[in-house]
Amino acid sequence: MFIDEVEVSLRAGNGGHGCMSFRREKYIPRGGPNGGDGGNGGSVLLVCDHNVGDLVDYKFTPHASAENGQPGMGSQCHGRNGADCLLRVPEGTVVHSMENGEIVAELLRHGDRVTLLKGGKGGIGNEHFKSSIVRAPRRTIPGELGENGKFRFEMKVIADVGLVGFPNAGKSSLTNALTATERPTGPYPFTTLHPKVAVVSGSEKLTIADIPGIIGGAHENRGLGFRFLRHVERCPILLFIIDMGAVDGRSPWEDFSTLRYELSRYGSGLAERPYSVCANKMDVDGAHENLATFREKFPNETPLPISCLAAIGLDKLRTHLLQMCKRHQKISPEIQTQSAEAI
Ligand SMILES: Nc1nc2c(ncn2[C@@H]2O[C@H](COP(=O)(O)OP(=O)(O)OP(=O)(O)O)[C@@H](O)[C@H]2O)c(=O)[nH]1
Ligand SMILES: [Mg+2]
Repeated sequence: MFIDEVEVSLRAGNGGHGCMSFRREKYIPRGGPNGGDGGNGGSVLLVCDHNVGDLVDYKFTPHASAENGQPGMGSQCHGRNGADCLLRVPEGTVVHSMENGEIVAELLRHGDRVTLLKGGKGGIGNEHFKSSIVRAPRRTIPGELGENGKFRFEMKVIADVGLVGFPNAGKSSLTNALTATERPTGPYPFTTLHPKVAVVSGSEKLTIADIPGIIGGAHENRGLGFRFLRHVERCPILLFIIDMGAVDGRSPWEDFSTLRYELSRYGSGLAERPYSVCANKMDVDGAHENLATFREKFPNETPLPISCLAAIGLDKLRTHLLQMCKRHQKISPEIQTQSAEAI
């Protein structure tokens, strides 16, 4: 099961109350106040961890709370502080407040840490209120309440290149051909049901995101809908995979127009994002004729002919992607060096 969106209810710990107590000991009359302070409540912290793949943990345990601080005790004893509640989330998690829908935190890289809810401060015991006038204060300050709230965690994978295409276009086959992963592929639609980021072989940092296929009417929830497009929202470059062999009796130019339309319906700037077009299945009969027609219909596009099965044009595509990443400058300097070498 892959979960990329959950609603959670979180609570930080309350501060322990300050204690009211007086020293009572044999031969020590009127021993004076000795009530200790309460401990601080624990906070709720989010930690970004690359070992966490998705948000499934929070699907089944959507409530979490930090420990309360212990109350202060006599003999000037301070209550113990409550333990923090540490929630591990995958890279690319966005936290929305359910109250106003605002984004309250974004955890992008391994090790990012955010205090989401602060624990209440511990109260103050009566020993702090003694003075030359008030020898036996009966005043204490109670612990503060910890913050609480409801949040929506949304995960958006982080990659340099996002693959967009119809089901069966060969997105997963391309991911397998360019990277060391082994994504399931099959001659039927919607083989892929959840996104995956993989590192392109021979480049340490260039990553691509394989997502489920998009079909016409995805904005009306046809197929798997277009909610998976959120996983290419963070990709500076999109790569359209078009089945140029028209294996399922498809029309490559209509597919491309449909994909562009669905992206514009999705919004979030995806339609304006820099992109490249990849003509897959060039080993199939009729693919070259289709490519020629495609070029006629879209004279501004320069589709890169490839075949994942026959391993045609993959090196060229890899170099092209590195160059594009360099051009759009949104990646690490390491890629820029690699790209320079590739050119
Ligand atoms: N002939 C030929 N077949 C290909 C090529 N690339 C992929 N295929 C086949 O096309 C079918 C679909 O490939 P997938 O990689 O699963 O396609 P996908 O875009 O990931 O599909 P979904 O996950 O359903 O969205 C598989 O049977 C592949 O073997 C190619 O270059 N040539
Ligand atoms: Mg697939």
